[in-house]
Amino acid sequence: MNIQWYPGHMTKTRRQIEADLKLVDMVVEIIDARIPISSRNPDIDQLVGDKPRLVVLNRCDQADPGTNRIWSEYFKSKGCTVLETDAKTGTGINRFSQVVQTALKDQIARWREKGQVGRPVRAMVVGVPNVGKSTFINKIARRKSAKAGDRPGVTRGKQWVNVDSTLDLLDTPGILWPKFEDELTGMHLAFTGAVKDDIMDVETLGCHLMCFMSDRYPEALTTAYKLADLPKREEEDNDIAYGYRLLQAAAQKRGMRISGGDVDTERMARVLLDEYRGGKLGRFTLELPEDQQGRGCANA
Ligand SMILES: Nc1nc2c(ncn2[C@@H]2O[C@H](COP(=O)(O)OP(=O)(O)OP(=O)(O)O)[C@@H](O)[C@H]2O)c(=O)[nH]1
Ligand SMILES: [Mg+2]
Repeated sequence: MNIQWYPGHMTKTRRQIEADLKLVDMVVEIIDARIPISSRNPDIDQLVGDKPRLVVLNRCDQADPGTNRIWSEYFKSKGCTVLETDAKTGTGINRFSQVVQTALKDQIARWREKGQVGRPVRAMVVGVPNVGKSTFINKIARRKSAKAGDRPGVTRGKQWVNVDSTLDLLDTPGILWPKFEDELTGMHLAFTGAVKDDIMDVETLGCHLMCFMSDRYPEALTTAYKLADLPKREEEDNDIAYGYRLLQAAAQKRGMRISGGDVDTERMARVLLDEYRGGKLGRFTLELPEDQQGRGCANA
């Protein structure tokens, strides 16, 4: 699979982030609770260095609730400060201010000693495209200051948002990294909508998502596509071949046909991806902490 996913403007953004880091007291790294491994940019560690960092597990409403807890505990065990949020409705957002004040309490005490009373905390919000950075900032600021939208690449330049006298947030465009270490990372970022669909064959994506769902959440498939049983996986089936069988079965049930009578697996793949992203199939997490083994992108 050849994924061209590093547009030129991201090089510029990366440089901008590097320069702006000097202006901020902490970094808020927003990750997608459905893919906490793939949505962590391995470059961020190097960029952020020793700056205090808060990991926000956003889109918790779309992820498996039990797994959200497992990931929170995991990040805490690594010494990270973690916040679980649903930026769309605002769940978890009201804890942000307190979490920031606690994470920076030594720094704030030092400012006070130096007479810098009332200096606002400046935090930079970073993450992969479409993870919910701008929506998160708007919820915290309680107004729509930053432009947000249901596709990757909405935020084009940096933007400061003044929340109140204690806090300023810096919105940044989503960034990816020039090279991904494994195919799964690219696929998972495409399933969740962090990279645009047109960079990958949609039917291949659909086959992989079907196959994954049949393995970890089979009842969701039998329910959504009214399948009494999932088709049997033959010994010679690789993931794509079996996923294709599942796409065919679902398309058959939904009555999706192309002229000539064959089932329309491409349309089914699009529908599956839309339904997954829209949460219509349920709440699923694609990655667990133990899945990090052998993944080059693990950097918790
Ligand atoms: N269900 C759900 N949707 C969310 C959540 N956070 C953001 N969204 C939606 O996801 C879409 C993307 O949100 P943005 O805030 O534009 O994402 P972004 O990270 O700023 O994206 P870029 O600027 O393109 O990098 C919007 O349609 C939001 O309403 C969440 O926690 N749950
Ligand atoms: Mg944005």
